[in-house]
Amino acid sequence: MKVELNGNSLELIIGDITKQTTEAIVNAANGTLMGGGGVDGAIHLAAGDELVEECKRIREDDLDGNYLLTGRAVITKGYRLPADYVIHTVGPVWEGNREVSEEKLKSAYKNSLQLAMDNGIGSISFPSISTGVYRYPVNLASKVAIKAIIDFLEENQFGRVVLTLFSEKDFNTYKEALESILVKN
Ligand code: AR6
Repeated sequence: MKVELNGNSLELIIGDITKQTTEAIVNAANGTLMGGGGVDGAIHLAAGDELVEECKRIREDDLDGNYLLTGRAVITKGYRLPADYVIHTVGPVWEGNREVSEEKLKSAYKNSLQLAMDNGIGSISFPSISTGVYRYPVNLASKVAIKAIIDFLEENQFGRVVLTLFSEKDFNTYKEALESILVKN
């Protein structure tokens, strides 16, 4: 499914984000930036060890040894990935507080897009941030994700955004969310 918005495009696909050929892919990381399971593990495995080395340097030099805060984003090279860059962001852990989680999830998408644009990137693939290990219900997360992306694209000339869903079920949930938001607009 593909829609045009303000000269930009938003696509929903089913696929593996490590195979995407957009200039950047987004990693649903954790604050340590040292890798993990899920999509984070898959991205680090496909990119190779140089990725974690660059993440370590970012932790030490740019973050003064601290964790990357929830909702923030940093950028690295893509190393062995087809994508040139990886944007690492941290989504919220779902703890049942809808408003707090929503704000943080929205920030994760928005800050990733802004960081991409600041680096001259015009195409990016996102996974479904927070809906795996972090347990954010997909029916809620999909609406927040799509709204955040659409808001950004309506205000900016960015290019191409791809939401790479890992199952048909997730794809259908995101598709419904996109269709209902388009109807409301
Ligand atoms: N391509 C696209 N989507 C994928 C892939 C892939 N190769 N692999 C998994 N997914 P998760 P989170 C989907 O758990 O909830 C990690 O340990 C997956 O099916 O990866 O934000 C980090 O280090 C799900 O729909 O991320 C953090 O500690 C979605 O990606 C924590 O998990 C997100 O699931 C982050 O948890």
